[in-house]
Amino acid sequence: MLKLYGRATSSNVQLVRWGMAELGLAVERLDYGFGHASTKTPDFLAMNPMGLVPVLDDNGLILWESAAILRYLCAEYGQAPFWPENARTRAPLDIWAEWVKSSFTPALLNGLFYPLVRRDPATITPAMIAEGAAALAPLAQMLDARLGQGPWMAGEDFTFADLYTGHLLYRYFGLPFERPATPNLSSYYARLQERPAYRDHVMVSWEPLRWKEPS
Ligand SMILES: N[C@@H](CCC(=O)N[C@@H](CS)C(=O)NCC(=O)O)C(=O)O
Repeated sequence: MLKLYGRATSSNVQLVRWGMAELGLAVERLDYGFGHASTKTPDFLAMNPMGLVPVLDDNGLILWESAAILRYLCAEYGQAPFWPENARTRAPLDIWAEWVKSSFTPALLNGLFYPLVRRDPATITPAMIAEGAAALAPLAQMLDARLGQGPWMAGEDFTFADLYTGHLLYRYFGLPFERPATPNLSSYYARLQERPAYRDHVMVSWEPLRWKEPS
Protein backbone atom coordinates (compact mmCIF):
# COMPACT_ATOMS: atom_id res chain seq x y z
CA MET A 1 0.00 0.00 0.00
CA LEU A 2 1.11 3.58 -0.60
CA LYS A 3 2.60 5.26 2.46
CA LEU A 4 2.41 9.01 2.94
CA TYR A 5 4.54 10.62 5.62
CA GLY A 6 3.11 13.92 6.84
CA ARG A 7 0.73 15.55 9.27
CA ALA A 8 -2.86 16.22 8.18
CA THR A 9 -2.49 19.96 8.98
CA SER A 10 0.18 20.52 6.30
CA SER A 11 -1.18 22.16 3.15
CA ASN A 12 1.40 20.26 1.09
CA VAL A 13 0.32 16.96 2.60
CA GLN A 14 -3.31 17.98 1.99
CA LEU A 15 -2.59 18.50 -1.71
CA VAL A 16 -1.24 14.96 -2.06
CA ARG A 17 -3.74 13.29 0.26
CA TRP A 18 -6.70 14.93 -1.50
CA GLY A 19 -5.26 13.85 -4.86
CA MET A 20 -4.96 10.27 -3.65
CA ALA A 21 -8.58 10.29 -2.56
CA GLU A 22 -9.72 11.70 -5.91
CA LEU A 23 -7.70 8.98 -7.65
CA GLY A 24 -9.30 6.33 -5.41
CA LEU A 25 -5.95 5.22 -3.97
CA ALA A 26 -5.68 3.48 -0.61
CA VAL A 27 -2.97 5.01 1.56
CA GLU A 28 -1.47 4.70 5.00
CA ARG A 29 -0.71 8.22 6.26
CA LEU A 30 1.85 8.51 9.02
CA ASP A 31 1.92 11.59 11.28
CA TYR A 32 5.32 13.24 10.78
CA GLY A 33 6.27 16.89 11.11
CA PHE A 34 5.38 19.74 13.46
CA GLY A 35 3.94 18.33 16.72
CA HIS A 36 4.41 14.72 15.55
CA ALA A 37 7.30 12.38 14.70
CA SER A 38 10.52 14.20 13.79
CA THR A 39 11.51 14.78 10.18
CA LYS A 40 15.11 15.48 11.20
CA THR A 41 16.16 11.91 12.07
CA PRO A 42 18.76 10.16 9.86
CA ASP A 43 16.06 7.75 8.65
CA PHE A 44 13.72 10.53 7.58
CA LEU A 45 16.52 12.64 6.08
CA ALA A 46 17.57 9.63 4.02
CA MET A 47 14.11 9.80 2.41
CA ASN A 48 13.98 13.60 2.11
CA PRO A 49 17.21 15.54 2.69
CA MET A 50 15.10 18.69 3.22
CA GLY A 51 13.51 17.14 6.32
CA LEU A 52 10.05 18.24 5.26
CA VAL A 53 6.69 16.59 4.64
CA PRO A 54 5.16 15.14 2.55
CA VAL A 55 7.17 12.08 1.54
CA LEU A 56 5.63 9.29 -0.51
CA ASP A 57 6.72 5.66 -0.44
CA ASP A 58 5.19 3.77 -3.36
CA ASN A 59 6.49 0.26 -3.01
CA GLY A 60 10.06 1.44 -2.41
CA LEU A 61 9.94 4.44 -4.75
CA ILE A 62 10.56 7.38 -2.38
CA LEU A 63 9.44 10.82 -3.52
CA TRP A 64 9.34 14.27 -1.94
CA GLU A 65 8.08 17.71 -3.06
CA SER A 66 4.31 17.66 -3.03
CA ALA A 67 3.83 18.98 -6.58
CA ALA A 68 6.13 16.32 -8.02
CA ILE A 69 4.51 13.59 -5.90
CA LEU A 70 1.08 14.53 -7.16
CA ARG A 71 2.18 14.63 -10.80
CA TYR A 72 3.69 11.16 -10.35
CA LEU A 73 0.48 9.79 -8.83
CA CYS A 74 -1.61 11.29 -11.63
CA ALA A 75 0.73 9.91 -14.32
CA GLU A 76 0.95 6.46 -12.71
CA TYR A 77 -2.64 6.00 -11.56
CA GLY A 78 -4.75 8.68 -13.26
CA GLN A 79 -6.42 8.80 -16.63
CA ALA A 80 -7.96 11.33 -18.98
CA PRO A 81 -9.70 13.64 -18.60
CA PHE A 82 -8.44 14.02 -14.99
CA TRP A 83 -4.80 13.65 -16.22
CA PRO A 84 -4.80 14.40 -19.95
CA GLU A 85 -2.43 12.11 -21.84
CA ASN A 86 -1.87 14.63 -24.61
CA ALA A 87 0.94 17.01 -23.62
CA ARG A 88 -0.65 19.84 -25.59
CA THR A 89 -3.86 19.45 -23.57
CA ARG A 90 -2.07 18.99 -20.24
CA ALA A 91 0.52 21.79 -20.45
CA PRO A 92 -1.90 24.74 -20.42
CA LEU A 93 -3.42 23.29 -17.24
CA ASP A 94 -0.02 22.56 -15.75
CA ILE A 95 0.79 26.25 -16.01
CA TRP A 96 -1.75 26.85 -13.27
CA ALA A 97 -0.39 24.05 -11.12
CA GLU A 98 3.08 25.56 -11.33
CA TRP A 99 1.83 29.11 -10.85
CA VAL A 100 -0.10 28.20 -7.70
CA LYS A 101 3.05 26.65 -6.21
CA SER A 102 5.41 29.44 -7.21
CA SER A 103 3.21 32.57 -6.92
CA PHE A 104 -0.10 32.07 -5.11
CA THR A 105 1.24 29.81 -2.35
CA PRO A 106 4.08 32.05 -1.10
CA ALA A 107 1.85 35.13 -1.30
CA LEU A 108 -0.84 33.41 0.80
CA LEU A 109 1.38 31.52 3.24
CA ASN A 110 4.19 34.02 3.79
CA GLY A 111 2.05 37.12 3.45
CA LEU A 112 -0.99 36.03 5.48
CA PHE A 113 -1.08 32.51 6.93
CA TYR A 114 2.17 32.78 8.88
CA PRO A 115 1.51 36.30 10.20
CA LEU A 116 -2.11 35.53 11.11
CA VAL A 117 -1.64 32.03 12.54
CA ARG A 118 1.92 30.93 13.11
CA ARG A 119 3.69 34.04 14.40
CA ASP A 120 3.47 35.81 17.73
CA PRO A 121 0.55 38.24 17.21
CA ALA A 122 2.48 40.84 19.22
CA THR A 123 4.94 41.06 16.30
CA ILE A 124 2.26 41.55 13.62
CA THR A 125 0.73 44.91 12.66
CA PRO A 126 -2.46 45.60 10.67
CA ALA A 127 -0.24 47.22 8.01
CA MET A 128 1.60 43.92 7.52
CA ILE A 129 -1.69 42.09 6.95
CA ALA A 130 -2.94 44.82 4.60
CA GLU A 131 0.31 44.53 2.63
CA GLY A 132 -0.09 40.74 2.39
CA ALA A 133 -3.71 41.11 1.28
CA ALA A 134 -2.80 43.73 -1.35
CA ALA A 135 -0.10 41.47 -2.82
CA LEU A 136 -2.45 38.49 -3.00
CA ALA A 137 -5.50 40.30 -4.41
CA PRO A 138 -4.35 40.46 -8.07
CA LEU A 139 -3.47 36.77 -7.96
CA ALA A 140 -6.94 35.84 -6.68
CA GLN A 141 -8.37 38.02 -9.46
CA MET A 142 -6.29 36.11 -12.02
CA LEU A 143 -7.83 32.86 -10.79
CA ASP A 144 -11.26 34.42 -10.88
CA ALA A 145 -10.75 35.46 -14.50
CA ARG A 146 -9.39 32.06 -15.51
CA LEU A 147 -12.30 30.23 -13.92
CA GLY A 148 -14.97 32.29 -15.65
CA GLN A 149 -18.13 30.31 -15.32
CA GLY A 150 -16.10 27.16 -14.79
CA PRO A 151 -17.18 24.95 -13.38
CA TRP A 152 -13.55 23.75 -13.21
CA MET A 153 -10.11 25.00 -14.26
CA ALA A 154 -10.30 23.01 -17.49
CA GLY A 155 -13.93 23.98 -18.11
CA GLU A 156 -16.30 21.00 -17.95
CA ASP A 157 -13.87 18.43 -16.54
CA PHE A 158 -12.46 18.21 -13.02
CA THR A 159 -8.69 17.73 -13.52
CA PHE A 160 -5.39 17.62 -11.64
CA ALA A 161 -5.23 21.42 -12.05
CA ASP A 162 -8.14 21.75 -9.65
CA LEU A 163 -6.14 19.99 -6.94
CA TYR A 164 -3.28 22.46 -7.20
CA THR A 165 -5.61 25.43 -7.42
CA GLY A 166 -8.14 24.27 -4.86
CA HIS A 167 -6.04 23.00 -2.01
CA LEU A 168 -5.19 26.44 -0.64
CA LEU A 169 -8.64 27.95 -0.94
CA TYR A 170 -9.70 26.70 2.50
CA ARG A 171 -6.99 28.95 3.91
CA TYR A 172 -7.61 31.73 1.41
CA PHE A 173 -11.31 32.01 2.29
CA GLY A 174 -10.96 31.08 5.97
CA LEU A 175 -8.35 33.57 7.14
CA PRO A 176 -9.45 36.96 8.45
CA PHE A 177 -8.25 39.50 5.87
CA GLU A 178 -9.86 41.68 3.24
CA ARG A 179 -10.42 39.94 -0.08
CA PRO A 180 -11.44 41.46 -3.43
CA ALA A 181 -14.80 40.43 -4.91
CA THR A 182 -14.13 37.25 -6.90
CA PRO A 183 -17.54 35.73 -7.68
CA ASN A 184 -16.16 32.96 -9.91
CA LEU A 185 -13.57 31.92 -7.37
CA SER A 186 -16.17 31.97 -4.57
CA SER A 187 -18.57 29.72 -6.46
CA TYR A 188 -15.65 27.45 -7.40
CA TYR A 189 -14.76 27.15 -3.72
CA ALA A 190 -18.40 26.30 -2.93
CA ARG A 191 -18.26 23.55 -5.59
CA LEU A 192 -15.03 22.17 -4.14
CA GLN A 193 -16.66 21.92 -0.73
CA GLU A 194 -19.28 19.60 -2.21
CA ARG A 195 -16.55 17.03 -2.83
CA PRO A 196 -16.22 14.64 0.15
CA ALA A 197 -12.48 14.19 -0.48
CA TYR A 198 -11.97 17.97 -0.25
CA ARG A 199 -13.89 18.18 3.01
CA ASP A 200 -12.03 15.19 4.47
CA HIS A 201 -8.48 16.09 3.52
CA VAL A 202 -8.27 19.84 2.88
CA MET A 203 -10.76 21.36 5.30
CA VAL A 204 -8.57 20.50 8.27
CA SER A 205 -8.39 22.95 11.17
CA TRP A 206 -5.10 24.85 11.41
CA GLU A 207 -5.60 25.54 15.13
CA PRO A 208 -2.90 23.00 16.14
CA LEU A 209 -0.46 25.21 14.22
CA ARG A 210 -1.35 28.43 16.03
CA TRP A 211 1.51 30.24 17.76
CA LYS A 212 1.69 29.58 21.49
CA GLU A 213 3.53 31.43 24.22
CA PRO A 214 6.67 29.38 24.97
CA SER A 215 6.10 27.55 28.27
N1 LIG B 1 8.14 22.52 -1.39
C1 LIG B 1 7.82 21.52 -0.42
C2 LIG B 1 7.55 22.23 0.91
C3 LIG B 1 7.34 21.23 2.03
C4 LIG B 1 7.06 21.95 3.35
O1 LIG B 1 7.36 23.15 3.52
N2 LIG B 1 6.50 21.18 4.30
C5 LIG B 1 6.19 21.74 5.60
C6 LIG B 1 4.73 21.49 5.96
S1 LIG B 1 3.61 22.30 4.83
C7 LIG B 1 7.03 21.05 6.67
O2 LIG B 1 7.48 19.93 6.48
N3 LIG B 1 7.23 21.74 7.80
C8 LIG B 1 8.01 21.23 8.89
C9 LIG B 1 7.25 20.34 9.81
O3 LIG B 1 6.04 20.12 9.70
O4 LIG B 1 7.92 19.82 10.72
C10 LIG B 1 6.61 20.68 -0.87
O5 LIG B 1 5.79 21.21 -1.62
O6 LIG B 1 6.53 19.51 -0.52
